[in-house]
Amino acid sequence: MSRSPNQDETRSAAHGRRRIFSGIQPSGSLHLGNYLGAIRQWVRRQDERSDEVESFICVVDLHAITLPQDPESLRRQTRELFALLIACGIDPERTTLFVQSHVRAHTEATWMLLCATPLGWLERMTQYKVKAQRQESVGAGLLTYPVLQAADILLYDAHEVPVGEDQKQHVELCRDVAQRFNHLYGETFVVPEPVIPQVGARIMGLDDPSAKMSKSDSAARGHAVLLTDPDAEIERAIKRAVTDSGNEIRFSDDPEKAGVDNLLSIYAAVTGRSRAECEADFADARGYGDLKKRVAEVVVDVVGPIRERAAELLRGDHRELDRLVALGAERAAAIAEPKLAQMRERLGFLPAPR
Ligand code: ATP
Ligand code: LTN
Repeated sequence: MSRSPNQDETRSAAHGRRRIFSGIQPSGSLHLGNYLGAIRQWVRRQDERSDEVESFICVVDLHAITLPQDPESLRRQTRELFALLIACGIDPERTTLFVQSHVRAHTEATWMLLCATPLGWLERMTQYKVKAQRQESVGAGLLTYPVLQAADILLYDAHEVPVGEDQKQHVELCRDVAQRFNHLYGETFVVPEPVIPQVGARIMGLDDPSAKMSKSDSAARGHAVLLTDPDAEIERAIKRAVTDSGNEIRFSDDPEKAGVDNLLSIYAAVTGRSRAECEADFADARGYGDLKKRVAEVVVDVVGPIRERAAELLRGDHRELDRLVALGAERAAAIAEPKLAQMRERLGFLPAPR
């Protein structure tokens, strides 16, 4: 009978390097939460020694269509997201950066994994419950979404999945699906670990600090700082951020002070300073106006260069961008296809005629 592969075996499946996989939806404009909670970690991992880690970053357009998308906007957003990821520091020569629907193995593997996934596991997912509640009619894809995510990860034998806090449950489901498949059909997949950042894992909305900053809500004015926002817009959104009627600038679990806590968390994540150092920085501040001004300054400093680099890539006929999209698809397929063939073999399918 099968058993879980040990660390040495899983490393050798990835040619001795630790594989990192993560994904992001082209469902709207990228915001500061995406950058601080996820993308920045991906860039840091990529910049480690290339003989130790190998990174895959996927623009998950198949996930985006679990909610209605306008086709033209989806196309534009997919290109824009690809450019923004590069502008944030993802290097497509070192990281396999690709568009999910370009690698057909993802959809095929999803079906195979779905058949090994108990329905109850999916019905328990918090994100499904929240998103389903907001819709009048719910497509079946919204429920099966985490299995597509599991296919993404498992096709690449990924060891680590760096994500924001909200995705932890999906990565845990992926682990369960991998273990179940390994148990039913023999050892096939590496069982991955979620990796959640210490700081910045959950940036809240500026207009409502009780709800996470989200792409789907980012059209609402004052909700998010977008990575494409001009400096003046960033300053305005932060200036208008919801706070409380007090004047104490400190980290706090008190729901009343969630707005100030969120601004301090953004400051801490952007500057890399400890919580104590951040509080000390504002010891002499005269109220929340000073806090907001300083937070806006540090945010403008990181977002400005990203916005400009992305605009450059998107200028003209984006021939360079298209070349990089094709490069990513080719490299990703070279890893995913053999894994899919292994799944087919494990399941007992006849080899496909050539
Ligand atoms: P949507 O609203 O369409 O679900 P989203 O803003 O939640 O979009 P995703 O594409 O789901 O963004 O997430 C991309 C990555 O960004 C994930 O790793 C996710 O955990 C992280 N992330 C998303 N929102 C935040 C946030 N507010 N704070 C920290 N990390 C976040
Ligand atoms: N569901 C994730 C995006 C996502 C992902 C993945 C993240 C799709 N596939 C694989 C990590 C690994 C989200 O909405 N953030």
